[in-house]
Amino acid sequence: MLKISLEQLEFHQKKRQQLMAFLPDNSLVIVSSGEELIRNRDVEFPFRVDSDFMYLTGFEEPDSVLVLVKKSTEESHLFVRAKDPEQETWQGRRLGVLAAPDTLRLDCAHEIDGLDEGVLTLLEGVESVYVSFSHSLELLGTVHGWIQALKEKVRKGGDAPKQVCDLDVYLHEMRVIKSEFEVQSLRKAATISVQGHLAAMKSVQSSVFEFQVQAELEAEFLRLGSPRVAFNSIVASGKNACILHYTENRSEIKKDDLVLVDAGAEWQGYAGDITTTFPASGRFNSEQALLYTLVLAAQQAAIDAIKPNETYDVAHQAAIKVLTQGLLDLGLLQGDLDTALKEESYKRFFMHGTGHWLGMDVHDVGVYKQNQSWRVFKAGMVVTVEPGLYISEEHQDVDEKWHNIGIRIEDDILVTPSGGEVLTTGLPRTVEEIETWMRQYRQNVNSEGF
Ligand SMILES: [Mn+2]
Repeated sequence: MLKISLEQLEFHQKKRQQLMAFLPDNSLVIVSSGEELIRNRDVEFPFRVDSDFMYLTGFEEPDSVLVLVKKSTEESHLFVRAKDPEQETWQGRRLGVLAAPDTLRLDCAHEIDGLDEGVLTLLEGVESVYVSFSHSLELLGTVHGWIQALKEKVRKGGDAPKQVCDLDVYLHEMRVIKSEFEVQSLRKAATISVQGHLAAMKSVQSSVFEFQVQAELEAEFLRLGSPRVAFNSIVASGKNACILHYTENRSEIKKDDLVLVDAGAEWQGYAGDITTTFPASGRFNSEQALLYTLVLAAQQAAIDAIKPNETYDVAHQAAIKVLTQGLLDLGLLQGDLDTALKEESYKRFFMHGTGHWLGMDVHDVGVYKQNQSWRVFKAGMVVTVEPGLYISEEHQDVDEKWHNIGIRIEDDILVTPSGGEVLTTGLPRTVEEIETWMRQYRQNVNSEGF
């Protein structure tokens, strides 16, 4: 049956209490787990519960709805799928109404089939309804329907809520700062992700296709207890690495290719997110090594900039300054540094941001700017730092010796009171470290060791 640790239960309970403390009296919060989606006839996509719902409950069944009510007292209600021996025989166990309150430390549980009736009762005397504006349009429609139904009754002496508010403003801000339980989960997700990446690097010299590297990567995640990937794994060799979100992973790996792996494991709902780039042969050629070293220097400059009261923009500027200077030195950009930075000419080779918030969602919730200015880092935030360079054969004015090189290096960083702590440690990162590490897994080592 459902196993949730005491620590986890306390975490979710505390988060519900914190959220309710932000809200005025006579408020009601609705958060849905989401439902299973059909992939094709009789087959569903693997279900992954909505992160807001997970954050407030720790419960992972589909077709569930959490309702929190703040009137003279605070109450938590969970609507869940009814116990059904036949359905459970076919589709898996359900927690059910009887077990839910104790198991999840909630006040009441009800069958999901009674959602309309149940919520209409709970809405009595409620003035403000809080629901996420960023997803589940269907839920917003349902809320509107409930309010309409109550308004009909107003004529007969009832009352209806007067406003529907965006829950994200409160809940997503809470999610930006991680508590101790969350940091532990992110550490574990990071550790498993590192091991998966090592398995991928280890396998590449004996792999023919990208998907074979993916198999080793994800096998290691599973072996270490991660229930699923945090996002679809990218294993991109050669020119495929210049496609930022390449997930086909079907190509043959050529021996002179660089292989870019962007993947992370999930642990207790929290995501790891790492990118490694390494040579299929175990040896970088000189152009690959030059560009790799440049991206690594840019990443280090950005990581160094991550500390409380700095901003993402400072880290991004640090990265692009290093990248731009390096591209000028290599003759891949022309002119002087100030002009190149002003004209943003690096953007033809580095076209994405330097990172994102990390948490239950890999691109985690939370705003990056407040009142039009970059928000400052605070201890407890977790971010990724992932500069890259991508030179494809489309860059026809560039000497072809640079073509089909895509490099990204990504780590996960916890903002601490004194700076930034890299959570994803344990990977060989410099050119030399990677080549030395990969040498032990070469297939046919000659007398020189290469
Ligand atoms: Mn990322």
